[in-house]
Amino acid sequence: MAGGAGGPRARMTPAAQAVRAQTTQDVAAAVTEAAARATPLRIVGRGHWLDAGPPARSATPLALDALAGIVAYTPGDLTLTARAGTTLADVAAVAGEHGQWLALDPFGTEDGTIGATIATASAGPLAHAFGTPRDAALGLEVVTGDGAVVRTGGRVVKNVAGFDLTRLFTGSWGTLGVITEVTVRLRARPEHDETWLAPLADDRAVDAACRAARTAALAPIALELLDGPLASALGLGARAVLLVRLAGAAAAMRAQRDALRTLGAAAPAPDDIWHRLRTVEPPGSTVLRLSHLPDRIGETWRAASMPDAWRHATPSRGIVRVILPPAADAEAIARAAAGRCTLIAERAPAPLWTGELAPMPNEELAARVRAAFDPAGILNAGLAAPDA
Ligand SMILES: Cc1cc2nc3c(=O)[nH]c(=O)nc-3n(C[C@H](O)[C@H](O)[C@@H](O)COP(=O)(O)OP(=O)(O)OC[C@H]3O[C@@H](n4cnc5c(N)ncnc54)[C@H](O)[C@@H]3O)c2cc1C
Repeated sequence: MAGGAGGPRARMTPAAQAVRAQTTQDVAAAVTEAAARATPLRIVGRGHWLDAGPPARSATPLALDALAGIVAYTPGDLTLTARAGTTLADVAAVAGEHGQWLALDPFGTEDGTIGATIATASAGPLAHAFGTPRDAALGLEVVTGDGAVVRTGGRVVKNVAGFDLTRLFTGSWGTLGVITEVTVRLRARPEHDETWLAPLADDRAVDAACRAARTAALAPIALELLDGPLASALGLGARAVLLVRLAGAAAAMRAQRDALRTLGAAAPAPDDIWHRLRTVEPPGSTVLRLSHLPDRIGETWRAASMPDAWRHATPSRGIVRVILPPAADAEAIARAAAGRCTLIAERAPAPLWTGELAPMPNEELAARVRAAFDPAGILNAGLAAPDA
């Protein structure tokens, strides 16, 4: 099962040359040298998502796609350890052989890496029931900005001693360290897994529909709201819909299908609907994420309304994602959201970062944490603090 390690050492030379790491030691050597020369490194998994976040400063690529392979898998413990460059598809294939899965469905292709998924804390609709990468990551191996190899957490669920650095590194976008190995919690795959769609009359029906879904005797593993234009782009008709993903054993499914009727007429959704939603964003789109308390979801939903935009929401997390075509006026939505909800840009044109997007309130503390882990400021420079 093991793979990836033991290959020839990566070539390390003038700092301007890209490095393709095969081992953790390659990563440590590349980072140590870059720190000594004060030349920034741009960490690259499979490179699908490098245009997300503020524009990173020009830097030498440190590629991790060859640092791949499963290191350990104990089906009885539901834990798996993989090198950072392993794709989500490879993890799914290995876990699937034992009727298990990693319940993370970030947007994008299946060949994104597990390292980038943890580094960006990217989560999709399954986060409704299973949480985000912070809940799935049990332990990490990380190379910090001074070239030190650090192990956090463990390979078993009960190991929770000390500071929870695993949660700190998860979602730090490679600005505190290069993740080289990841241990995750798997889950048993449900016996049945089916998705239903319940159409909504219009945007005004959102509050009532979300309330009904919350109070019904339902325990969906995903509950996602799509607006009419997005539903139409996915081939689901032109009205807003609630997608309800039910899973479990046969008896539980029967009870849930009955409860589903309280949401009105529901019809089965196409089998590949979640794949369609994950991959719907056209290249060059601007993607913004608005959030507020879950019981304010209707308000957030309406604040995100804009011509030509597609919207979808995870009501239980209070999150609305807005996908805008390349030439759209993203500033307008940023202004509309100001003061009404939190706005985070996932992908956005460069001027938006220095214009409408205010710095995060905890930026000073975040800068001190970055200075502690990456004193030379060489890891994904510019990504966390565009003005720095
Ligand atoms: C909210 C959200 C929405 C997303 N939507 C999409 C989408 O529509 N399409 C898509 O393809 N992906 C999307 N992603 C990214 C995606 O979910 C995963 O992060 C993964 O698929 C990207 O894989 P990659 O290997 O190509 O990453 P890359 O594009 O190579 O890297 C992504 C980021 O993670 C950093 N990084 C990568 N590996 C490591 C590591 N081992 N240690 C530290 N930092 C690292 C990189 O420096 C870069 O900043 C989204 C992420 C977020 C947060």
